[in-house]
Amino acid sequence: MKCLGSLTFKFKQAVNPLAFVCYRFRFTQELHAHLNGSLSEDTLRDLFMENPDLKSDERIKSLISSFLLKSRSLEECFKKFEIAHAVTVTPAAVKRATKDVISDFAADGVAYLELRTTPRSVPGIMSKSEYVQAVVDTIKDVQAFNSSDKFIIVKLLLSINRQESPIEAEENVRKAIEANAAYPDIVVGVDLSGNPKYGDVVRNILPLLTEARKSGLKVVLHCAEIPNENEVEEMLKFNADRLGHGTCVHPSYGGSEKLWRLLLDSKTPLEVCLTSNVKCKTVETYENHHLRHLLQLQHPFAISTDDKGVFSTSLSKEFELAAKTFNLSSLELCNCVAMAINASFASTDEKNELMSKLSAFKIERG
Ligand code: 6MZ
Repeated sequence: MKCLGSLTFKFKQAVNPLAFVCYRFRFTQELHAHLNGSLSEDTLRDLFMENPDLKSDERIKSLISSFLLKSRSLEECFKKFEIAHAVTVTPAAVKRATKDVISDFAADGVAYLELRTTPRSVPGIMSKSEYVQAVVDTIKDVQAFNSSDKFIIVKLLLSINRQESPIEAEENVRKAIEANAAYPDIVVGVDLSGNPKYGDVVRNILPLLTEARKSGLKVVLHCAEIPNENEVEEMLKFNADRLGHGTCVHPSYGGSEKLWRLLLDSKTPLEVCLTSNVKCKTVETYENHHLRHLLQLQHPFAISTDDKGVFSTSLSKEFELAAKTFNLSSLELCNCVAMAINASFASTDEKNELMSKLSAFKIERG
């Protein structure tokens, strides 16, 4: 028997069918999903076909053919985002992309979704404000149609891309603060993401992150996707509200005892993206994923997809993978859902509602 906070984890022999968690009861929680990385092939194809300029663009055509190749490295995964960015260059395309991604998650049984995206401007076509507005408007539209049997809560985090300049970082944080003031129920946080090979940026943006936090936004950092002792230590000491990945923190994965201790003591929940980590080769195998240490040491985590389009996955597949790899029972999967609810940026009322749906399900299942 294991205990994660107040949640009991009883390891059983058989892995129960997973569909109940993900489809029938509609209460999984997706906490780490990049909008443009989550576009399905159908959405990418439709948006590509709708934009006549793209069909003659050789660079995009060659990117699309490389998209069909199997991912071989983190670097190659990052190339794939260029395709999604090339087809989401107007507010209308951003709206369509957002709507499709929310529908995909809803169809997969996600009851609570936190999307994150990097505000993007396209000269002469779309400003960063218009980009953010397009995403927020779509979230508002979708939620207006919520009913008791068709229900999804969607929140938004605005990302800083570590590859971009400090000026862009500042612009994005300002947009997040403004959007949070206008839509406090939707825009709830900021995220630091982008290709981790682009060095030590955290030190420079700490004042911005502190400002975001003071204005009421939650702060999430992509942390330790590759080894970087100094930056990871700075991130852990910042005490973010959640950390993405947290791969190279444990000493066996290129981290250190010191970093691992800092993480465990902080109790900061990790967003765990199994398929993404293995496909990007930042983790060798599912069995050897650092989730096994989190389970063993009862450290909070949320099973997530990262980029379901890029990695051809879904949240239900990630739950299935976790269950099969670590032999988790249905009760343990429910406890994963409860941990994600606790780690989410939902309001207290929303968390209570999600928790009561979870309890109702547990009672029904005995
Ligand atoms: C770090 C990632 C990422 O913002 O245009 N992104 N950053 N690590 C990852 N793991 C593989 N996956 C996605 O979505 C795409 C952007 O999200 C970030 C990258 O900055 C990427 O350009 P948006 O919606």
